[in-house]
Amino acid sequence: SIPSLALPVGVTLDRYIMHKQSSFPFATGELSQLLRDIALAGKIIHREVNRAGLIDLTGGMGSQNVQGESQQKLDVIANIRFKRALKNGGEACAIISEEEEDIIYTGNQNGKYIVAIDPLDGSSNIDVNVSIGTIFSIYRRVTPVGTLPTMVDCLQSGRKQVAAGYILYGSSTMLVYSTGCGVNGFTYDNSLGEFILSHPDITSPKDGSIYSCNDGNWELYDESVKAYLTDCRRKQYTARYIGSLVGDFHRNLLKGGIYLYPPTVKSPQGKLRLLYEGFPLAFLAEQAGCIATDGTQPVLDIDPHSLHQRTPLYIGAPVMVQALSRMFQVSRSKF
Ligand code: P6P
Repeated sequence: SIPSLALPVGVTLDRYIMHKQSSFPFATGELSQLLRDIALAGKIIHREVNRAGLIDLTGGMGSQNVQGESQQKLDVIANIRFKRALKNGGEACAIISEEEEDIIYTGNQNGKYIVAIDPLDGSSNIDVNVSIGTIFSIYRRVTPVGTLPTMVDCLQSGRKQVAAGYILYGSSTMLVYSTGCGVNGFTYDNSLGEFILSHPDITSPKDGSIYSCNDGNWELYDESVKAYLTDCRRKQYTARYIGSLVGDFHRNLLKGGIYLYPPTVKSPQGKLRLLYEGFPLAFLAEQAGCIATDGTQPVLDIDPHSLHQRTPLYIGAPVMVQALSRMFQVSRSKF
């Protein structure tokens, strides 16, 4: 069998999951199956994203999602595909989706897991062929198996996540996830229809010189954010902002950098959603040696009170996030 410590680059996701499961003597395979179900939906969305322009899947539906954002055709398709994969897989008893207001009950009341998901984040970029992504977070239910899941199952602490990850539909399609024992990246091989281990044990640089934020919001930022960004410019750091969170996060994870989405007048609580953007990416960040804060506390320590609540997000290399946090402390000490 494969050596217990390191799995070679090139191993399939399936084989990796089975190997990891064998390291947990009491594992019963449900989380493994859930990860497979998510990967399956990711393969289907990969196909839809890559042919969007060919079969007119681009553009808007003329409808809005719960966020009041115009739904793109692929948003709706991705939401349907992930719901179907999770319902058919049987392991998830409830789903929280960016695309739907309320808890989605899968009917699998014996399912042990809750999945919070942004089926297709950054979808306004689809029509211009810019990378987009799926972000997911997995919790174990806290109510008894066999009963209808409740809001208590869905509003758990970010530190109760049992797994989290994203699928990046970019120049290649990658699945990057963690079950709490480090972060691993799998690249999709279209010819095999398999995700292949390509980035084992991702450890992000402690410092970096890439900063990602929407400079167009400059006038809306508070003084401490402006002071930090001015310092980045003085140091001649590189500004990289795709406008697609998964793409920006992935680049910074591998190369070292910081992503900022501060509160603005338009979005006083920040734009990004806690349950299916902040929490999963903060989980991954900490697993890879990074930091994620809302400006006052670690994102994972934020108390969730509603399914679609928003949060400011500052996430990336510890040296960079700590430098920003010091700016916040200086600003607060003046009052
Ligand atoms: P803005 C996409 O809508 C998204 O949720 C993230 O993927 C992205 O980082 C951010 O919003 C972009 O927001 O306001 O800069 O266009």
